[in-house]
Amino acid sequence: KENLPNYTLKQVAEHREREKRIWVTYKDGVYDITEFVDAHPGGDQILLAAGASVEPFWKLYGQHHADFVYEILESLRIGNLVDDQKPSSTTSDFSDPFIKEPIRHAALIPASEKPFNAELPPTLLVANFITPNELFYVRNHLPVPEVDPKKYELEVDVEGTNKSIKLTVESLKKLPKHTITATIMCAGNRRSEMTEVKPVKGLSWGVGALGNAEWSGVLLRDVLISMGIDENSNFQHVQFEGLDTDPTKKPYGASIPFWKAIDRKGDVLLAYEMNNEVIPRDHGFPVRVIVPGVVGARNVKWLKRIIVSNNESDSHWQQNDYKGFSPGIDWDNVDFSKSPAIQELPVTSAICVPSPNQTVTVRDGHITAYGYAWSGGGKKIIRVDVTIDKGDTWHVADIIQQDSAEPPQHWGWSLWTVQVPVSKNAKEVEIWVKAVDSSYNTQPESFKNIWNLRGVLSNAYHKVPIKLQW
Ligand code: MTE
Ligand code: MO
Repeated sequence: KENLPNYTLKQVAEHREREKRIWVTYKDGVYDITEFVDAHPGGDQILLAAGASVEPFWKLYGQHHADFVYEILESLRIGNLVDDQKPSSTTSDFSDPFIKEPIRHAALIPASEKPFNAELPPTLLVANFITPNELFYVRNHLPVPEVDPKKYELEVDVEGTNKSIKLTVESLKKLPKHTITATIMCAGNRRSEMTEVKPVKGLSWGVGALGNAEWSGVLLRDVLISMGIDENSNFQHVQFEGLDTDPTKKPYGASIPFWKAIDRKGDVLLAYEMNNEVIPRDHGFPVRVIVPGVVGARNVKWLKRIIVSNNESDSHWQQNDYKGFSPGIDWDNVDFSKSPAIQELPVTSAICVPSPNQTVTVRDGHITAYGYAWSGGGKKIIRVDVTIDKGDTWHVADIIQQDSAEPPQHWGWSLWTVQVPVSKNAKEVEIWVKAVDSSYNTQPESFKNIWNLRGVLSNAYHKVPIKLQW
């Protein structure tokens, strides 16, 4: 080990195909697994880690934590991993605001590079109830800010009063710690399906613009109460500003209703940990607000300032984006002031396995499908219905969810599995899914009637055509 060469993550990332050799990292080791790929018991799934770390996969698939696995890996070691998170001066272009971006895991599928936006392949999405940090979808509107945690201060202001405090990471950690399991989902999740009806403006997300994590931090309610604010205070909104700024120095911003922030059951968190680790840079290091049950856009990362106010945030993302409209409204007649900003998201679900147009082997006359379902506002998924004959017969899926969490505080997603009988000699079928939440809300059947110009709230039945092999 001592005599092996050093490599940076950037160098490792260049080795993603057999022709260039396939390298992976684990802790401080670099490994050439090219010859091992064919022998891997999990098949070529291992290629999803090519050019990157195997660690998040080992969180998904626990059987890797065994001595013989470590031994096989160590026998393939070719070098040591060195930290290359600092940009090297020889190759840097300092006019590029994205030069200090974190290095991302190779399994994330980018929807755009600058700013960085990426989702997870659906198969990996449902491999575990908790999404590993390295594989959590990323939605950035601006460059990722570089924050020195020692100098970091979060300002909390109450408009119209002289109440104002500054919180450091250390002072936050001294307040009571609260942990919740919550799914964060982008308003544009599943937009690519709505686009098929008629083009919309926005990143072309598949079904993967969401993730489920355990978040820890301090309840915003506790901080507000310590400042003398409570349920009876007469405020309408709480605004958040990020440390990320646009070229005119305006920060990313959003707001939520005051009641959600102060509510005993609101669970709005100033989070400093994600899955028991320090929040990664892409997800808001060192502090982000988690507003469970509410659209991703209000879960402001790299939190700089909180303002208790009578007004909504005036940011572009609160006023002129992330709103729903009638299918009859288009860019020539839209008036953004006419729709409220999206807060709670509607119920949705998706099929993650099998993938569209995959050839599936029929076993004992059945096929198996896997996916997720989730609803906003702390509603619990109470049922997931699946059909493969366009609704003539429906099958109820088995659900895995956080049983102890009851509405209106059921913040996490539900993973589901179903085995569906296939009629003899069928060559292809289309799998459909819809979920039902604890208010008996369910999904619309078609995208046509919920089409909107920004492609948000895209929650119609998910339909996946597959081929059958007997
Ligand atoms: N916060 C800041 N400061 N800047 C951003 O660009 N994007 C928002 C939200 N918070 C954003 C932000 C959007 S639209 C979403 S969907 C979520 O963060 C994504 O969170 P994630 O990247 O941790 O998955
Ligand atoms: Mo988003």
